[in-house]
Amino acid sequence: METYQSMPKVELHAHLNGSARDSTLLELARVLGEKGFIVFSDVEHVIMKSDRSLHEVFKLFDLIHILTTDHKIITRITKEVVEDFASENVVYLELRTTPKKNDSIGMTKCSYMEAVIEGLKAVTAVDVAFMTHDVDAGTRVDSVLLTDTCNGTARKKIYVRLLLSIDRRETTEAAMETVRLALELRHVGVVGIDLSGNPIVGEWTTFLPALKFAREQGLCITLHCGEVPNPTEIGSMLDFLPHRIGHACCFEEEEWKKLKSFNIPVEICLTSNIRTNTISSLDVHHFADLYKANHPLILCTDDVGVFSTSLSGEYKIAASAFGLGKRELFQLARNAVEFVFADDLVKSDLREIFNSAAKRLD
Ligand code: 6MZ
Repeated sequence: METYQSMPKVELHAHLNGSARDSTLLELARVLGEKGFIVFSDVEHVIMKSDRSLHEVFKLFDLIHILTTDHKIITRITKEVVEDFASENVVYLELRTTPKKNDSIGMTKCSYMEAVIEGLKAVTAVDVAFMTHDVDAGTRVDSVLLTDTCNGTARKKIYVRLLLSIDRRETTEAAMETVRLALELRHVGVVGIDLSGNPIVGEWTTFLPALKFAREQGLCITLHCGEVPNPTEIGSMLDFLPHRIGHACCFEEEEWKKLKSFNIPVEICLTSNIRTNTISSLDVHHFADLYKANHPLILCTDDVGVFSTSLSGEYKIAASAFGLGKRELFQLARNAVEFVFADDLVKSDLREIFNSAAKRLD
């Protein structure tokens, strides 16, 4: 595990609320339990359960949202999630979240995102580079370990970029509102739009106008695609030519052909796919075929909290399930740099980080 922990890594598919620490969720549940809003023991059992169907996972998200939908809590979770990824040497994190509206506590999609951005600013354990103009201004790092000139200690740095998620339960207008918000927040690191949520809910045509508009305006798009069998939707999603897709679990022959011919990078979340029973076992996981075909792939976590995993853990699983060595996994992590939604300055910085780490590989 240490090998994969110390290796620089790129995380491109992580949902904010799904990445919250269990310990934080339990603490929040205890407080709500004490106030009489929930029955703590019922909730504790749901949070700590390890195997869940895809359907149960979405029920869990509804519970997590009851615990976390508050500005201060969103700020805290964002801070913790970034610190957790940085602590396992993730050097670039694309964090996605669904902006939420909750009139009863005065939360708008915009104030929700402000709380997320506050969380990025609140991180003290590492240097967080998320303001796009920092990069434009030419703030450069040559290594992920920066020397803190004040006390001579090395400080870690992590690039963070944000994707705003459209939940499949949302209307076209709500999806448009999210895209407009993303456009307003580009200067604070919002680089794209994700379509996610329960895959059996909603229609592709509902989200298409917002996704088209986002792309016309220069935002990058990633779609949860093929978490359940739905050939019509999968075909339409691939024809849309998103910049990346997530999962690609329930594809048929025709869809694999299309994916490969369009060369669309796939965010692979091994533990999530197995835990939700979307893929029956790693022996039949599509990672192996796509890897052999040299298809662009990125190992990701999906929801480190919900699935009790880590990015290093996902690398370790890939190593043992698919017989890959340290160098092959390093190369996989390095290739991910080419699929980030950040600009070329960030990419070239990340390439340098991997170049210098490559020299330390034995
Ligand atoms: C589809 C998922 C997901 O946005 O509140 N989400 N959508 N498939 C998955 N794989 C199992 N995992 C997470 O984070 C939680 C939300 O992300 C989406 C769901 O909409 C979930 O409610 P945020 O930060």
